[in-house]
Amino acid sequence: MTNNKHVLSWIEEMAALVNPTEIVWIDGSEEQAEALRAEACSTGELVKLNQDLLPGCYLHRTAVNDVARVEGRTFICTSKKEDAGSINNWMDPKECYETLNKLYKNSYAGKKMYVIPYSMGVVGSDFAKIGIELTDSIYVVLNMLIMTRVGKNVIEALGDSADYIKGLHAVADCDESKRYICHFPEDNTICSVNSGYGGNVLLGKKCFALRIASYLGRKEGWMAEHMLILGVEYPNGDVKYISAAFPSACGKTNLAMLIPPKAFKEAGYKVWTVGDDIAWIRVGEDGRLYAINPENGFFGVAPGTNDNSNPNALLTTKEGCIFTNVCHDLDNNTVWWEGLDNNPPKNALNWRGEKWDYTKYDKADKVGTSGAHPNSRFTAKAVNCPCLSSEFNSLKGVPLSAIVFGGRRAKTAPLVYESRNWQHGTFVGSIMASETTAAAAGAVGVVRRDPMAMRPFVGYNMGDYFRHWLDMGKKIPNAPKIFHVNWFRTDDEGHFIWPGFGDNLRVLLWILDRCEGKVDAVETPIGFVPKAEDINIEGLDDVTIDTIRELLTIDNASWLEDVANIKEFYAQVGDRVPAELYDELAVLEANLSK
Ligand code: GTP
Ligand code: SPV
Ligand code: MN
Repeated sequence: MTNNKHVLSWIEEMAALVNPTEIVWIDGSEEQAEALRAEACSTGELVKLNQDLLPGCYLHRTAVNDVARVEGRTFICTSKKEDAGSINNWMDPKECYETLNKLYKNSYAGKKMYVIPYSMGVVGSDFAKIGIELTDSIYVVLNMLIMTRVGKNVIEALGDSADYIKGLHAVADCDESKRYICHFPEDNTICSVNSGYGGNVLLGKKCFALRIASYLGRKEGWMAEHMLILGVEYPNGDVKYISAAFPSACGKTNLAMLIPPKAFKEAGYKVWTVGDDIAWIRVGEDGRLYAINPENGFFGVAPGTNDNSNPNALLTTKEGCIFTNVCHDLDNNTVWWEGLDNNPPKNALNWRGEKWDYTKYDKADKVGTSGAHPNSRFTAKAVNCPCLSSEFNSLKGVPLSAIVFGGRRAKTAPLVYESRNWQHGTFVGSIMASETTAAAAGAVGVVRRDPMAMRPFVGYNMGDYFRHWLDMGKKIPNAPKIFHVNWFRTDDEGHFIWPGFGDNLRVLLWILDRCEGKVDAVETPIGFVPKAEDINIEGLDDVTIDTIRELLTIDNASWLEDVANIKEFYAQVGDRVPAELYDELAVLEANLSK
């Protein structure tokens, strides 16, 4: 498919290592994709679902030990350890390549090598970057066809250039003790072995579009962030854009596809989705920040997605979708997950592929008893999304009015607050914390610091990443304002106080009003919070102005506990934490102690 000698010699070298039976170039055609689906069905790698109800849809189950990203086995391999920093796992590149090469050796024996040329961003646009992934998995090929822009035009856009990200993936034995997700930012290379799960193997996503891209962004003066991008359309037709960073499984897809509450919808408000997970952001000629979504599909959390919470996401999955680790309803050959509806299938297989008894479901042991894995996913085409923004394929991106950070905090963080300026906003991002979720292997529900929702995704030293944020601020004459939200505050019984989902628009509208200087705010030790009466609660049954007051309270004592924890975290990040952030921390502590 190409005469590019850099590409050809690299593929030759990798093929000599992994030893496939054949090398197959993925050209992006429907015929080839269909043949691969048929092949995957014949081996059981995919299950073809009911084509009347779910045309073009398939089910896949990963290995039981391979259902989420593995942060403990994810490495940033820079020549100097300090450049990866203390928050990342680090390995010496030479040592790492040696370890990997042993695992890769002959790992494709008896299998084909698929060569996937893909573009993150619209092919040939200024924002776009090219990758080539080599994989032994048809599941990976079919997911990449949905999640990225794949095909001949990518290879044409690359031409003779060596400027692409190399990715080598092998499911190999799927041995979790030998699983490695390694990044070599100095070599533009990603190596993934012994996994077949999404974020570990769809190398365009977290590995390239966040870890490698964040490294490139720092070098080249732009930003790669774990952010959704949405447009709020006002009744008069104006559209204002917001990007928002929430940790994995903390509500990005849901917010990006939000349906306004009834009264707002009737008044003419709409929300348009530009992206649900990743934003690449640059300074535009007018001094504003412009964002694109480098992806071409959604790899969304299935559980909890339903007709009320996110009908747009559900509609997006109705055609050409791959479901991973959901429950298989054998009666009508469809899929199900917890929170889809109240009718769990009686004759079904769980995410492990075992006969499933829904009456045994125990909330306290979701992984053990649920039909769908808590981190089960759908891979859906962006074009299927009913609320896809007309700017989805925009070459220059959308101008950001606001940047929003948010975490999953049962206490402490209020519903919304606004930072005082870019530097303070960077501080607010740097002190984000959230309860861990099933999106990564390990304990769930533990509060950890997750700066800018990027803790698992910064491809270099976290202190340098904070510095990059501060430096960017100086290059943006018309910078967006920076906010923090928390949809997850709970009452004494552990119930969410704020209804969330569509009603989050009420908070977005306050944020945008602030950006336009249309509404006042109250200054607090942590930043500006709304006057309770400025959050529109029209049409909400269970929320009164007192509920809003409660959601906006700032408890100095628990914030001071947070300050202590932030100090520990900054110390852990190490000596590259910018002095400006320590200044902000001192101001916060002083404000809280007054
Ligand atoms: P990744 O794809 O892992 O990056 O996740 P994400 O940030 O896109 O999260 P997603 O929107 O898929 O939501 C994850 C979980 O949070 C789902 O179970 C949702 O039902 C739940 N959730 C999302 N928004 C809200 C909200 O506003 N309130 C509450 N209570 N739950 C929410
Ligand atoms: C996340 O974990 O933030 C995801 C899913 O979006 S994964 O692709 O596995 O990273
Ligand atoms: Mn994500």
